[in-house]
Amino acid sequence: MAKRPLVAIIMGSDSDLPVMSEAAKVFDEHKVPYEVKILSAHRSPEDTAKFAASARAKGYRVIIAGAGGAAHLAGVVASLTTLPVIGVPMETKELKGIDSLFSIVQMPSGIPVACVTIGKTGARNAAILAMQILSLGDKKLEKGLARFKAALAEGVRRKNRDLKCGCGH
Ligand code: RP5
Repeated sequence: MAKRPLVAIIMGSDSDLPVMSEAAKVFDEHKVPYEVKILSAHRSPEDTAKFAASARAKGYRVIIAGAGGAAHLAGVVASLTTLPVIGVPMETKELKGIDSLFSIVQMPSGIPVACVTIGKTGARNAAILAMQILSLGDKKLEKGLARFKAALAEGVRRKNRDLKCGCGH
């Protein structure tokens, strides 16, 4: 039987999918069950509110919300749930994603949204942060994250060993 999704990856439009699928890839690598939905704070506000209000009871433990421009999705969802919400700002043509970043990060007191980097790096980091939250109650995931961090460090050591600095060493 398929496992219940622990994370909801939501986004304002299908145009966000190429970025948000980076989060899905991380969950696939670590075998974390997730679900993907398109919900818009502005274009389908009632559906968004219904999703947010029922998300905890449905069994989700973390919500990742990607949006661009006047990116209110993460904030609106955070206002309607007690689950942790991580916002991913999309890069935009006009303002390069600064609009999305400020819209997500500048939340009023009492309604936090954890905001990550603009674009694909942000989507990946959102997934890693979500897994770190989930790992508080999941030893297997905790070990997987420790291995992931060890691999990052090993990658840097390898680059350092392979470094040809041209300085005679
Ligand atoms: C936001 O508007 C979406 O999150 C997307 O980043 C942006 C543009 O949406 P489309 O016009 O491409 O549907 O709501």
